[in-house]
Amino acid sequence: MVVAYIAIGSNLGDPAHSVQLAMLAVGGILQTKLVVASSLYESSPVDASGDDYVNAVVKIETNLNAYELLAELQRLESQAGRALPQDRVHVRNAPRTLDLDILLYGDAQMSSPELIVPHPRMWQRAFVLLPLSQIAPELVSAEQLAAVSNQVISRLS
Ligand code: PH2
Ligand code: MG
Ligand code: MG
Repeated sequence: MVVAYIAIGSNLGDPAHSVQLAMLAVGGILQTKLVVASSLYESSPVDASGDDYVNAVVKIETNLNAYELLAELQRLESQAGRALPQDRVHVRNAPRTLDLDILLYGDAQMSSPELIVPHPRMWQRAFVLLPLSQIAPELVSAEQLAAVSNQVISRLS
């Protein structure tokens, strides 16, 4: 079993509902168990346009390898009405019904066109670091939190 952390985000439709459904759906992935879920957090889009995002982070344990896990996450994104990566019209950070990003996969470091782990921008984003530090305080230092403390974000639940 590998411990992994998944960031969940949505800013189309009913984002809070989509994020809550996605938490359950991630726990339902084959050979994967949901360990703990953060609260929901709301923030303005960062480097993007559209409505406010709702974000959360979940900790899972999985027997899938990182690429199998990525494929399952993309299947859930597509079930939530999002086009598959190969079919997307290329607007960077376009609004999305559901975004599921692998933040950390064990202590793996990997980089390919499909997947970079750890997530390359996670340490710059309050919408990732706040929920992550809520469920895994040992993974986020006070300095890392301070570095994103200028970003406005509110906890919903
Ligand atoms: N995701 C992005 C780009 N910008 N901003 C917020 N607040 N939350 C997100 O999840 C988010 C974003 C690209 O995935
Ligand atoms: Mg993302
Ligand atoms: Mg993504």
